Amino acid sequence: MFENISRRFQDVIKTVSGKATISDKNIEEAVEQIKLALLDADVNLRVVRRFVNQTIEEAKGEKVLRSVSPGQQFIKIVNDKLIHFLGDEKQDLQLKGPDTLSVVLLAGLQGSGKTTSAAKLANLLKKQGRKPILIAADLVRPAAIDQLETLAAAIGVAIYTDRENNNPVKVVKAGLKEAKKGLYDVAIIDTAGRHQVDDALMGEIEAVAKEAKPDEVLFVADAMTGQSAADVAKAFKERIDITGVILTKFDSDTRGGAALSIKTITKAPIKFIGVGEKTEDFEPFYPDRIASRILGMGDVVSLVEKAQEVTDKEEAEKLEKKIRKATFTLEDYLEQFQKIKKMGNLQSLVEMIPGMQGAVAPQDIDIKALKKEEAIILSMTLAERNNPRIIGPSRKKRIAKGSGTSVYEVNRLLKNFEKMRLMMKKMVKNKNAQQSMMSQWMG
Ligand SMILES: Nc1nc2c(ncn2[C@@H]2O[C@H](COP(=O)(O)OP(=O)(O)OP(=O)(O)O)[C@@H](O)[C@H]2O)c(=O)[nH]1
Ligand SMILES: [Mg+2]
Repeated sequence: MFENISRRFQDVIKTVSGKATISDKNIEEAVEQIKLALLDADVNLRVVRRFVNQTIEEAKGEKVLRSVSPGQQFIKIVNDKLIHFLGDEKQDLQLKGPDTLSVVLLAGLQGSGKTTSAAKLANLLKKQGRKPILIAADLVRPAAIDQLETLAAAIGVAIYTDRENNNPVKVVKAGLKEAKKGLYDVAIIDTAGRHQVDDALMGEIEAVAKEAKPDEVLFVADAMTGQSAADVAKAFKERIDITGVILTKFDSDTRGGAALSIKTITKAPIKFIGVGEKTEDFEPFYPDRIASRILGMGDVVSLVEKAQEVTDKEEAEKLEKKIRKATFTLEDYLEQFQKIKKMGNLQSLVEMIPGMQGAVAPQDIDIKALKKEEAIILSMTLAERNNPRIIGPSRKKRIAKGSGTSVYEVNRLLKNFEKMRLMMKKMVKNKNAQQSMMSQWMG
């Protein structure tokens, strides 16, 4: 898949990556080539423009890393842009807990792959331990119910049908009642498709959605229709709030226009891709993996990531110097909070401080307590953060009030911080004291 765009991107990247230096003119030439490749891939013009402008802006503004070439750095920027336009992070289905019935509604044009995807999704959820039931609400095409029934039998998933009824809203209502009674935890509704987004189709989908109150409305789009898949998705979204996209026939898409346009045009993330005709040919959509398939530059990307880590290390060394000289202030302390929040745990922070590698951070850090400390520091002026000694009793009262804490807590923070600062200074000098410091700092 994506053969064309991949080849074109790799050609551009090859010319850039060999260069020892890279001028603004080089960047512009490379970006021009990327623009042509994107247009050729049938990416929406607005998306192409944004891609190009953001890439130029970032390439010119990037701080230069010493250990990699500018060309390599450029590749990383293009890689990150691709990931961004494909939707950043993988997006999971937002379903309720397994003891409640969640509802997934599939909608899309005729032949886009709704019925196949309904079965594929049911199959995937079943493998994940869910108890899905399919509801056949395409009452327009006579063979639609048979098709879904055959698929349901093949994957061993329950199905609700009512061949006597020609009102999809009533069928869905009865199907959901049945689903609750049978203690199923996800109902997947297959609906009728139309040639185009017309009032009849939208009216039906709206009425079904009103009845079903779905947790997820997935728009099923045929990747082979390129950027028009994004346009149709957008037209849908204007009438009904779609929560995600299933991009089908991904296996046959050599261009990539739909995948690269949909998120920007609709704001709805691609959640799954169909990669073949069989029920197993169905995968969550990982933007980073697709980007690396397009660029084929995984090695360079991780090389640049390492170089960026080194820059972080240099910052850590600056921090160490401050600690050693005991000029580490509450302002620096605050900055560390933000890092802890960003990294999600303290261990990675500890690892970053030179001389601290191998030290073990206490596992049960009290995030609530950290947040309180953060609020207290945020209520101080910059001058106070840099020199807490100037904080008199009336300011302490104000700070406590401003942070929703008490003077006692403010005092405790200041005392602990002073103790910590002295210990950190000693610690950097005496590695053996590390462990005890860490536990007191966090204790
Ligand atoms: N190669 C490939 N074929 C697919 C994929 N998904 C669906 N198809 C094929 O596309 C055709 C249409 O699929 P359906 O699931 O019937 O589409 P639909 O949206 O339900 O169609 P209508 O009910 O007529 O609106 C079938 O031949 C499927 O086998 C896919 O991911 N890859
Ligand atoms: Mg169908």
